[in-house]
Amino acid sequence: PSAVACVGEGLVVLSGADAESLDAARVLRRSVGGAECNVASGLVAQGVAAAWLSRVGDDPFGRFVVADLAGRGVDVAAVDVDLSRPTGLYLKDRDGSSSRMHYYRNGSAASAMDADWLASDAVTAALAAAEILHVSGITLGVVADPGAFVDALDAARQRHGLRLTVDLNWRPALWGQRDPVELVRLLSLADLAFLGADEAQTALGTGDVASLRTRLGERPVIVLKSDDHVAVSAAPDGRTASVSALTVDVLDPIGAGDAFAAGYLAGTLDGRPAQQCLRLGHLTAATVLVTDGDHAPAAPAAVRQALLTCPDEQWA
Ligand code: KDG
Repeated sequence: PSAVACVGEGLVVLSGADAESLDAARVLRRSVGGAECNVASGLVAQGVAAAWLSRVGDDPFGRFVVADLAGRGVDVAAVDVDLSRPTGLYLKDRDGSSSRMHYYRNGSAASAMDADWLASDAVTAALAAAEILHVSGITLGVVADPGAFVDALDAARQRHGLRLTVDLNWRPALWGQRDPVELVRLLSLADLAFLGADEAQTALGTGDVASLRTRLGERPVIVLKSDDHVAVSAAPDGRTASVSALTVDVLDPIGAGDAFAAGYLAGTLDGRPAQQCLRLGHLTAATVLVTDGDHAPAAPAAVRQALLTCPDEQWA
């Protein structure tokens, strides 16, 4: 059984074969992205059993995404195949140490995830076995009826006694001018909410812990990653912990937020204190920041152990 069930769209990523820009590239390389896929991969890399719950098209890209995740050890038993809608993809345009994403996902198989799909036998079995239900704002930006999907996620969480964890993952290209009311609701229903200060400011109009607490209410532990690379964990009872990011040479930032969530979740499943969960979040994020892909293998166990237990002054 998988401890974490991640619900969201998997995407084929096409990028310049030599990490060059798309204008310059003659040959494209394919890999796998999708925020919830990245979280599931990051968890499995750390030895935590994780399932990816989704829908793909009956096409070579869908088969590629499923086989790639299964090959990394992610449980894909609850991935449904849609006979008429395609698998989504995105183009990654590299520019130095930053990247732009171009989506080709309208009407994708995953966009048809709905309450009925969430109640299907395979999804129900995966949720029944899990401890945590993880989802990001991207999923709500993709599905046809985000309000009904939030209701269905909340009902599933209650039925199976799950902890709900939500990453804001604000993607303006998916929301356009829409007010993300459903996303605010989902975050307020969460037991644990991950947000970047910048994206929270854009999406919710506030990027600090105190006003997020007012906005999201008393339920979630708020994990806020600030512009100066410090992550703060703020529990509803007022307890806080704060840890700065590791200093690394960034090759490609895409996927680092998902890796952070995977690290933090691995820590909470281990029953670790917030400060160690934050360290695991930063460490896991660092492994993705220094690679070209949207996910990466875990740091060696010895490095992980040393960084988890070192005194504060030796961290970072
Ligand atoms: O967080 C990384 C994701 O943004 C990337 O893998 C693609 O899921 C994706 C998205 O919708 O942006």
